[in-house]
Amino acid sequence: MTTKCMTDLLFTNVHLATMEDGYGELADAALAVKDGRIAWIGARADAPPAKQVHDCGGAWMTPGLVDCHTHVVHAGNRSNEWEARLNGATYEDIARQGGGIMSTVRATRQASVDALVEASLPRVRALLAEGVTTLEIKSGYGLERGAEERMLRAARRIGELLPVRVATTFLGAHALPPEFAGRQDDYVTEVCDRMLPALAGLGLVDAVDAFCERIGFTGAQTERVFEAARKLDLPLKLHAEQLSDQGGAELVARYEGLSADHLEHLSPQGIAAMARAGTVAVLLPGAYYFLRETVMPPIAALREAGVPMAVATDCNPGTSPMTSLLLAINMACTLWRLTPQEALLGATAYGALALGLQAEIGTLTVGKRADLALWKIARPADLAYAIGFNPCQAVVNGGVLRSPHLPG
Ligand code: DI6
Ligand code: FE
Repeated sequence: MTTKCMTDLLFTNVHLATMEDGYGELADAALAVKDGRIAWIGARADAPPAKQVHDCGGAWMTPGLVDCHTHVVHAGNRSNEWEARLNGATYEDIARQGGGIMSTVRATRQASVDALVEASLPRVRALLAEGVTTLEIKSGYGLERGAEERMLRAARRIGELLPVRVATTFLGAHALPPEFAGRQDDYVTEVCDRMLPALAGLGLVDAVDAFCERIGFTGAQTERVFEAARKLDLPLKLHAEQLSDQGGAELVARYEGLSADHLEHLSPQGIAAMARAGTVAVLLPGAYYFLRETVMPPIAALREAGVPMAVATDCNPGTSPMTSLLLAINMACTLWRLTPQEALLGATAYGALALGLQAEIGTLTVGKRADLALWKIARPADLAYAIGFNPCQAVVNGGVLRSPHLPG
């Protein structure tokens, strides 16, 4: 667009990585914002007038980062279990002492919305300090209507308290709560017939997810959850092929789901189905690293098939206690050989696609929401290269410029 109308805010003396076509690099550029949206992109010399001008001092600008898979809202702490394991305790020892996912469920069930928000805010702040402007947050540690509702309310509250767009995902079918022991189908009925319709009715659910795994739910049970979501017109995601091949990717692709996530044990049939359906592969290197997995997701085959790949933290207390999307990007490159460009696309354009938000965010495109990140780097690959270094200078949420270290 070549409007010369007055804009609200002009970023000038900036290098852009629009992420529209690869990096979409535009050196010595400018970007103008009007009414919270990107109004103009082009050469610095051609910039339109603006009420306010921000000289970026030669910084790089990318779309605000998108962390499209997290369990960041939860209570409790499991570092004790992790330490016990490193001191020789077995998984069974820990399970016998009530550890593992159920310890998070117990702590989360006891927590109020306020307590969940308070426990989660430091983790969210850490993510935002690295340029995250959109965050997906799953339920799934309540496993009963009330506690799932409190998790989703806490997620929404975080989006009100901090400058971040929050997308909520209902993950009632995450694990079997103890009161349904031996009655897994009955719990799925509870999820499909009562929990999901009630929570969707409250407007708390943007998408529906499940854990399709030997230690989670079967394909048939997952399909029941998908049918219930379809009735409510809610988009689908799936924890698929994390520990074994359950055909989950094919299933979620058959339902034209937004994404299949994890995918270490993804089959060629799963890849083909995802490619056909346009289902995004959400890669979670933090969980692979923390679990010391050895089977890698089939990156080369996904690339070959043209399946869009997103990268996310999977921030959760059991398998990925990680609050750095930049580290996830680095790990995707070092551990799995994504190119820095693929990894950065995975945390911007394809992260947005995995949430169904590609029309709104994920690239620097005229008309999209002005959710932006400014970086003191020499080139975009620096965002994947550095380990544990944060070059984020500022973020912009809906056109409002902020220091990333003082969100809100
Ligand atoms: N896959 C995982 O890695 C986590 N959930 C899931 O579906 C584990 C969650 C936990 O251990 O707390
Ligand atoms: Fe997960």
